[in-house]
Order: sequence, then C-alpha cells, then structure tokens
Amino acid sequence: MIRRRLLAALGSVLVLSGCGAVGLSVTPVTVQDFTNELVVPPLAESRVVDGTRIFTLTAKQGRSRFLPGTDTRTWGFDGAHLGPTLRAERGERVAVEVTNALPEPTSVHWHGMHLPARMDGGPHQEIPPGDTWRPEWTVDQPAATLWYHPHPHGVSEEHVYRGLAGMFLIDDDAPVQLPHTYGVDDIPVIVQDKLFDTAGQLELADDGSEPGTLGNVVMANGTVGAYRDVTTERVRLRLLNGSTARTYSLGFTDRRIDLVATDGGLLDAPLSVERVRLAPGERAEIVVALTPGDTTRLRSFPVDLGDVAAPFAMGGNDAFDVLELRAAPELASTPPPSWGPSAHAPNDALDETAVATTRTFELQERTINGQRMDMSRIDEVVTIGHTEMWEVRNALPMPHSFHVHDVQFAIVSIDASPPPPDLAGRKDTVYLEPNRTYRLLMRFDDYPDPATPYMYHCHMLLHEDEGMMGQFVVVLPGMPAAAPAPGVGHGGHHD
Ligand SMILES: [Cu+2]
Repeated sequence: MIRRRLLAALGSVLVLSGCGAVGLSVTPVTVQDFTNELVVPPLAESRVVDGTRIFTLTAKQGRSRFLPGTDTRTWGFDGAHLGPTLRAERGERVAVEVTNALPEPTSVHWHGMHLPARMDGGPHQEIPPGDTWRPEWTVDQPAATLWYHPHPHGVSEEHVYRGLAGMFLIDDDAPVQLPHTYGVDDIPVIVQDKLFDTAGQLELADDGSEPGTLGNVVMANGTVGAYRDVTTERVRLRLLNGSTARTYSLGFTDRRIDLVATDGGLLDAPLSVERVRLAPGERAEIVVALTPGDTTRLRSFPVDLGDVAAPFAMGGNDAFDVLELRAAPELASTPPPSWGPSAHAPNDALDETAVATTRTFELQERTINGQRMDMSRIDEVVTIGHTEMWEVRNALPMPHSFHVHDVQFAIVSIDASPPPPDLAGRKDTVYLEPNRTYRLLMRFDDYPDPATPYMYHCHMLLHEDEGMMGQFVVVLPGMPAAAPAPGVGHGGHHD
C-alpha cells in the first residue's frame, strides 16, 4: 500500500510532465487577496490554586468560516478551530483540565515540554469522550515556543488536521531585548495548509501523495489571506508549522529576518537569515523590521527538501504568501534583538564527551529500525542521568521529520559536518534530509517510570499514524522496563 503510494506520487510526476507542466506545483495554490485580519489566539485564562496554575481546555466540534459564504466543519479547543495560547513561567507548577467533548477518543500532547511520561499526552493517555484528564507538572526549561496537539494512536493526522492545535509559551526571567507584548509586537503564527472539497469541507486525501495531504490553501492561525497591522519598528513572529505533511521555507522577498529562537528556545545570538525551513512540528521565532508605511508578505518559497525523489510531488516547488504585514505611518521604536549568554540554555549542559549510550535509528518507509509502532513494545530503555547520542538516518528518498518527546536535543553533526547555524540551538524536532546521518545529543535527567513510555516518531502525521514511531522509557539504574499494559500510564487523574 505504501509502495503503491510512492509509485502513484512518481506517476503523477510523469503525468504532469507529459502535459508539459514540468516544475509546477503538485497542489496548485489558490491566489488570495489579503483582506482578512489575522486572528490572534487569545491567551488562555487560568486560576492559581495552592500554588498550581490551572488551565482548562475542551476539545469540541464546531464550524469555521474559512471560505466566503461557506461553513466548514472543524474541531477546536474551547472554540471552533485551534485553541487558546497557554503561557506559564519557568518554575511554575501547572495543571491542565482537558475535557474531551468530541465523539471519539483523543489525547493532548505538550510538544517540546520536559515532563513526566504520564503527563505527556501521548497515545497511552487517551481521553475517552466525555472524560476529563488532568495532567500536572512543574515547568522546568528555558523560555520557548512550544505547542499542544492530539496524539491518539493511529489518528493524530486527522485530529490535528481538523483543527486541534495551540501554542504553549514558556517564559523565564532571563534579561532579553525582544518584542514581548503578546498580540501587539509578539505574535503567534500557526501555519497550516488545507485541502477543501467542492462543498468547502476539509478533505484529508492522501491518495497518491507520499507525504500525506498537501493543501491548496494556506492559513495563518486559521485565517486565509491574513493581514496584520504593525505599529512597531520590529515585530516578533512565533512561527509554528502546524501542518500534517507540508514543509515550508518561510521568509520575505524584500528583506532578511533575524532568527532568534528555534524549538527549545533562544539561539546563542540573533542570526540574520533569508529564510527558515520548517518541517511539520518545528518552530522558529523571527524578528522582522519594518519602516513606516511598509507593506510586505511572509511567504513560503520553494523548499530544498534534500535528496528526495520527485521533490515537487512532495510540495517542494510550491510557493505562496502566508501573511501580509502592514506597517502604520508612524511606528513605535523597537531596539534590535539582543541578549547575553545567560539567556539561552547553557551550551555545556550537553557534553559530547559524557555520552554513555549511542543508539542508531534508521527510518525506512513507515518503520524505524525495521519496526512499526506497537503500543505494547518498549523499543528503548534509557537510564536516568545519562547523556545519549541518537544517530538518526533517513534511509529512503522521502521527507521525514524526527521528533523526540521529553527532551530538547542538540544537533552535533549532520554527516561529518557541524550543523548550520540555524540548526545549532536546542531542538525537539528536525527535518531529515534523505541519506544523511543526524547525530542528536540529549540528556535524561529525571522522571523515571519503567511502565510509561515516551514517544519518538516522524512528525509527518500520516507517517506517524502508519507506524513510524517507537517508545522509550526512562528508568533508574538497574531498573527493568515493564511492558505497558492497557490503561497503564493514564497520568493525572480522570473524572
Ligand atoms: Cu515521515
């Protein structure tokens, strides 16, 4: 079935080539007017009880107006589509009361968060319809742009695609000079592509498309053809690739951008770049400078996917605008981004000479090390306190995006070379160019639990659902792993 899919993708290349459409997009992207004001997800309200900051989220069905005159059935947290932005300080105790008002089980994973496996929201922490799940943990990592999304076994693609996703921002008290007023000069931008059927409903059609569904409409925070009025000389955009399959190359035609943070937080220093490549699950914080009266558009350019077969069938040739920025005639002054070395994760916290265990992961069509996901099989047992090197290789000419739960890793090398500067910060997800070896350095400091696994997987969600995922447990020295039994690992408590 998977081979047929790849062949179908290659077949479509030949068909289009035969039509003289060489080099075109596999999914022609609709040209849009940018006349809809960008929706900024509201900050989630919370209450503090006995020192714990408590959020509530309800996953439910709704209807959204993406296309003129058409109501599209969607899913969202609290509203019809996407969810509010959760925000907490490093060191805070947080809890989230997640209610599932959907007609089927789901789960909510805190992507990029360091926390106990029972609170992680993976496939073992499924929430039945009508149930409420209440994970809690202490935020213990540097300031970063994280996110949350469903992770139910076998159907994550559909649940995210229907609209279940939101941001989770971590703050800390490190002195930084960055735009930081939420919704004013510090704006989340969740980039997603959607495919609509003739009735204006979301279509999840991966027939013949190897990476999964590639949409012909792109939206920012659920807004199609979005514009944003800017009132400051610089604006910070927290970019999240919340798509299920598409990899973007985001930037502007008329200016460079400062890349300031990646998945796990700040880089060593601002990095001037033309574009940033984001695979599904990856984030980047960028600072964009504007002049009074300026109008410019955040654009996704044709993306270098590395040595993939038929890159255009993977969306590699597609290009489209995402968000128009309109600067006011007068702008409040904003200093350039800067921070001292104490603001980002200490570079010596991950020490290659301390590596106790090296593991290798080879990604084939839908397998990792020759195996598909099995909920009852623990693939890797990690000893607490150990620094590990994970050597990850994408062995076939297809795109993949590798995500590890619980930790933020450092990319030590790609083949024999150090990573490019835009990949030198802390990461939890990395695009894997085919036939290259990514060496990922990580450390497992706490939360032993021999019976509840964390996941590592491809974040192209069709691939994940079809089995491209494995499980690891973190144990005390000498502690054996226990096979997870059904129902085990339901962290927090259920009402
Ligand atoms: Cu994949």
